[in-house]
Amino acid sequence: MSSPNFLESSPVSLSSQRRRKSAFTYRQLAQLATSATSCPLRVIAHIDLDAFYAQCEMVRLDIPPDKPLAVQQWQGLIAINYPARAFGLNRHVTITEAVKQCPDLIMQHVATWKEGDEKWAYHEDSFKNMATHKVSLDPYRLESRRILATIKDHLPAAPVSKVEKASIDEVFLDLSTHVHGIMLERFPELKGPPPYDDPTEQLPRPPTTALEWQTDALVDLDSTETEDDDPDWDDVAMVVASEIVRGVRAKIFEALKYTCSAGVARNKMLAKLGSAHKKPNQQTIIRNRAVHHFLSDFKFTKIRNLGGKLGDEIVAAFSTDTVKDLLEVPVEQLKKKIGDDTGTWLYNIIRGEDHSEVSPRTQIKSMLSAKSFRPSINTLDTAVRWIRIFVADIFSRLVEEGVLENKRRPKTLNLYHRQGAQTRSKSASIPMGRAMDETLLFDIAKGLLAQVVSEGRAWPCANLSLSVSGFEEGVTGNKGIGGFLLRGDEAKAISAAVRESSEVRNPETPPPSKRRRVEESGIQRFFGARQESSGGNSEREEQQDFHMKDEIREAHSPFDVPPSAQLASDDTPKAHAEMQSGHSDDDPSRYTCSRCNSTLLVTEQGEHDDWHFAKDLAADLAAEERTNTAAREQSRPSSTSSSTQPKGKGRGRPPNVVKAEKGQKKLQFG
Ligand code: TTP
Ligand code: CA
Ligand code: CA
Repeated sequence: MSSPNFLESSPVSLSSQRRRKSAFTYRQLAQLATSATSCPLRVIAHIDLDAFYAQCEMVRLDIPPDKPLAVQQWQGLIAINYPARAFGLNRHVTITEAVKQCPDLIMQHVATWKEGDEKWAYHEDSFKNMATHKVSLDPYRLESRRILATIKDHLPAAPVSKVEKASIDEVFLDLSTHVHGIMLERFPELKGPPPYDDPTEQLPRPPTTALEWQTDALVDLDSTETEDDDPDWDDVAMVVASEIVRGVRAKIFEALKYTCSAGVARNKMLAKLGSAHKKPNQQTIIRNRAVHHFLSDFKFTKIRNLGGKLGDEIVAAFSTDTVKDLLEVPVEQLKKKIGDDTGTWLYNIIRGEDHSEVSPRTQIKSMLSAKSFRPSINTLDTAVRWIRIFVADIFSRLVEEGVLENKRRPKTLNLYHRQGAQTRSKSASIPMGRAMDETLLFDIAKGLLAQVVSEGRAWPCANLSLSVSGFEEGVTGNKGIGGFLLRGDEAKAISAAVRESSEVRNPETPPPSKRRRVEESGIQRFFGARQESSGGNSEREEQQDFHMKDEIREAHSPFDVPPSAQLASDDTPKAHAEMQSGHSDDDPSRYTCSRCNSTLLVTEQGEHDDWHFAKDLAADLAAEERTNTAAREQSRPSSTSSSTQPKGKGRGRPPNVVKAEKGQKKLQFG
């Protein structure tokens, strides 16, 4: 009837006659102790917070639990508490409809970063100010962390319990090892050794006393699987797990006042379906004998990993969206239509087979802070203010990741900029040899923005995003934090090199870390080659020479003309200024730039200043790279020579960004 694998070892496949022995073996019990993913006695829980953001707001504002509340984001509702759901509200209703259906509805807008602010806050009028505010999920992340800490506190430490954070409001727990320990205490007959020392021997049966399921929702059995069947050890394991989960939920409520729902089953996929089965504040147990019946009522598109495109493709291929129908399809046919691997996976998953691991080491690979502008933004001033917010946003998340203790830190900072249909992305390495702080990230991010701006066509800008990626474990032996740099670290610290990609991409999706860079700046190519090369000095010097020239050429290019000046003249700014000199004094609509002597329309001044600012930053970055290159060259040949520290190190910012700060002051960004 169904998957042979599992049923071989499951009591479900055996007759309902009384058996003297368990369907499970000593070996399988031993597998439970190690949380083996193939163990048929495995117990996994999924815990999901009820109406999470709504609960966060209720707790924060101390609102009585029976009051209807929804969390608002701009003109939409993103979380609805259960009292409000009783009025028929869901995420898809408009605010007008919601108030009509539930006049007493409390609507709380999410916290926002206000343009130019240093910290997010709950602003009364944020929903009217989408253009100047950015949503902050920090309050919910913070609560999520507290909940996770409470759960971990309550359970034995890994590897006895494994906790995987699956999203902002859910976790998977692998309770197998923990449950095994409790079972052995309660049922000493399980301690063995097995008869004849044979681990394939079946266990004795559990006592026939009724299992105490307390208030759990037990998923029904179908007509062929009856409650008269005596429980076996898998049922016992589920009872023990459900006790643990009830304890965890009680603890979360006691400590933090949040309710959650949970599912307990033999794997992640079933546990997740279980937690959603009865809400709020309930837990559902899917015993192995109930799996078949439980699943056959489902649309398979509700199953983990089948909600998206894959699910749609399967619906199209087999003209059905129900598990029941799909159970009829032979595995060969599944494989033929959707491929061998997916076909096999699907065949097993709809039979409740899922051996995926609860993985506590799921680590953040990147962090993105983004904002779409409606209307678009038009000045560098505004863009820099947003960059500051992105940096603050990302930095607070980095602090959570332990960057201050140098546990894990990202290698790369990426900026995405959308203008019309074109997205440009720029990235820079984050120097490893010094403490990560907001100033460092802000300086690098401004440098990237400066590159975009200096290329022209930066405005109007419809989206800006900043991300960090390439997380690495903290460098051991790195004394660079406020102290000395080891030579290897210094090499890294040098490479705050800005590189670019001319790819056009969707700015919401940061590029995969291994993407091919279409074009790299000279310096980046230089460092890339340097780090890989074991070749002699001559090769390095040649490369350096080449790239230095490259930069000089760029800095003095005849095309290197401020955009506004270009409008007025095809000449260089200097020539242009000379030609125009004198005019500006008597023409009030014109002014002469003190930096480059260009004469421009007064209305162009802002853009022109921005252009200089951008150029300064870009030049500073290039200069910094040159200084670092030189420092690195000097300290290179002999490992005993004292290293040349680039100027400015240890003062909390990368060397040679002094000029950038001037520009910043001039435009009053600081
Ligand atoms: P969910 O767990 O999907 O929903 P929920 O916790 O609000 O309600 P339930 O009791 O049914 O679990 O999402 C968790 C939070 O994520 C939710 O409170 C708000 C946020 N969220 C969005 O912002 N947009 C969305 O489309 C979804 C699904 C969730
Ligand atoms: Ca939830
Ligand atoms: Ca959830």
